[in-house]
Amino acid sequence: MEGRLALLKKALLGLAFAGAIFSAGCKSGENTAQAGSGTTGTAAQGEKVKIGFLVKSASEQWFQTEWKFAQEAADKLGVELIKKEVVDGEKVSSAMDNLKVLGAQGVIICTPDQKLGQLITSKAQAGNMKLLTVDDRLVGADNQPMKDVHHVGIQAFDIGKSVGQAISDEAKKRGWNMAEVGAIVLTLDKLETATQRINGAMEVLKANGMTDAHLFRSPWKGDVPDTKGAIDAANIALTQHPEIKKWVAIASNDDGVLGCVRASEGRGIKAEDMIAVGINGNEPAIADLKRTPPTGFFGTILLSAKQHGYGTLESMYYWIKDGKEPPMETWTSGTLMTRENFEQVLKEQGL
Ligand code: FCA
Repeated sequence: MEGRLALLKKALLGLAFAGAIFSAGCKSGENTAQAGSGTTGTAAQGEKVKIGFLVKSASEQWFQTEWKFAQEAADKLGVELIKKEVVDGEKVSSAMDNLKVLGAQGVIICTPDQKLGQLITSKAQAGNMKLLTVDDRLVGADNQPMKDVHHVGIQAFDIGKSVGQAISDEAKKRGWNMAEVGAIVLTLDKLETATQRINGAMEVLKANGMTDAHLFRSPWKGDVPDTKGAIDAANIALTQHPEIKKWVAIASNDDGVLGCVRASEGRGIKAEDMIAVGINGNEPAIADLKRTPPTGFFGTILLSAKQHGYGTLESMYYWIKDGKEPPMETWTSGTLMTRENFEQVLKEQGL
């Protein structure tokens, strides 16, 4: 009993101490500093490190894989990992309030909406938590990327170019005349990384002879764009262009591209008349690469979910524990996987 009382006393003292630091910080004007800087989110000696990992869609395989790797890192480091799906601003707000109550010292987030930048940075600051964004970058009130928030993302434009190159190489192999080929282009204007990926792919397709008029842009709708929404968007492009006999498909990720493939199948377009290349490289892309006979899903750029999950968790841990600040920006690359090489690539990457 006495032991418990002593513990309680210690905890209360700790709280008072933390409060003193916080108010002192405010007085000296530190309340305007970016979340994650200074003494925010440090762990006291012997205190368990708690980290929140919030993602925009738990049903998307990419985020399940990212979480799986984050959990591996957390288990190795003895971190308490708090995972939560946040589909909109309200969910982000309550999840971050909750992390504060739980005493998390850091939060890693893939935001459901880039425009939540101000909300997320101010919640992180109010909760005394370090902040690291992953995959999708925050934008500020000026609509520009918030460069003072630490971020891990993909080299979106270059990865898009790899998509365009893989498609162009395969079209050449099949002896297609690129001037006659049509592209389903799923656009997602609200997401900067998506636009960069698509722009990279379109640039290479055009450099290889595709005409601008044959890039059929179709907006990928839905709060969380999924394969079902992609099928709807792809069907619009396919219905409007019955004159096109050879197709390629691009989108910001596998879910989008798989929607294009399913839509083309629904309209009787044969696998040999479709070259679709996605981005992410986890299930369900792998499932499609395994299918016989082959589908129009030709390949995908495998991203490093390990760097985005395990790596971010590890960085956040050492930042909290040792004050070792991660780089402001980290941009990861990808590797093309087709049905020919996917088993080998996955093996090489330890997946
Ligand atoms: C975005 C996409 C995901 C994944 C990630 C790296 O968040 O929506 O599918 O590609 O970037």
